[in-house]
Amino acid sequence: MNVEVERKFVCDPDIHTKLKDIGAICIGQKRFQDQYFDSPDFDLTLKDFWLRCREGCWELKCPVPKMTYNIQKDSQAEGLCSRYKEITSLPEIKAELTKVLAEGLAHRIGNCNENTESDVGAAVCDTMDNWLRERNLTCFAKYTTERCSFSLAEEGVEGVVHVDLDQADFGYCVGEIEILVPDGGDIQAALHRIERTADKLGLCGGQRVQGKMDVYLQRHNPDHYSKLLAAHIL
Ligand code: V4E
Repeated sequence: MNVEVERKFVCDPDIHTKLKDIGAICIGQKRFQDQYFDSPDFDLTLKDFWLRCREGCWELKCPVPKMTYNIQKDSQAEGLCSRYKEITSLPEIKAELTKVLAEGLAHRIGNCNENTESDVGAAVCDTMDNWLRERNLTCFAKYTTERCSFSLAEEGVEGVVHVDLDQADFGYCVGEIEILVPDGGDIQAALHRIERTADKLGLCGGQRVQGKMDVYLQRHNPDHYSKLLAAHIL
C-alpha cells in the first residue's frame, strides 16, 4: 500500500518550459472521469476519507496522521503537502469503509451494542453498486480531467517525482508534485524532495492551493464545502 505525498501549485503559462528546463520528461496525456461517493451526512469526507471510482477503478484515500512519521513541524513542505494512504483493492476498501461507517454509527447512537461494525459489513452484495446503495453512499461529485504527466529523476536519488498538470472540465487548472512512498518508506525525505522540486520550478509563496474538489464543491455543493472547511478537511 502506498502513501501519496503531494503538493498542489498554481500553473503559470510558462510551466511547460520550466518543467523541460529542470529535466522533467513528459510521459503522456490522458483524460479520465472521477466520481466521488459519500453518505448524505458526509460520514466519509468529514473524516477525510475519499472514495473514488475513476474509469471503473476504485480507490480509497485515507488520512495519514502527521505524527505517525515524525515530520518536522517547521518544514514549509509539511504545511503545503497532503498525504494519504491509497487503497485500491476492493475487499480492503470495503473493510476500511465498514470500519469508518461503523465508527460514525456508534458515535451517533452512543454506546448501543446493536448495529455494530459486523452488522454493517455483513450484507452480501453482488456488485459495488449494491454495496454502496445498502450503505446509502451516493455520488456527490463527478468531473472529467485532462492530465499531462511528467516524470523527474534526480541524480543519486532513488525513484522519481511525478508532476501532473490537470485541467478539469469545469474550468479549473492545477498542478501537483507527487511522490508515491511505499508503506513504511521515508515520508520526510519525500517532503524534502517535493520542496526541492517546487524550488526548482520557482514556485513561491506559502499559500495552500485549492484542489479540483475544493472548487467543484464551492460551485456545486456549498453546504458540503462549508462543512469540510469548518472541519479543517479542506
Ligand atoms: C484527498 C482529497 C480528495 C481526493 C482527490 O484528491 P486529489 O489528489 O486532489 O485528486 P487527483 O485527481 O489529483 O487524484 P490523483 O490522480 O492524484 O489520485 S479531494 C480533497 N481531498 C483532500 C485534500 C486536502 N485536504 N488537501 C489537499 C492539498 N488536497 C486534497
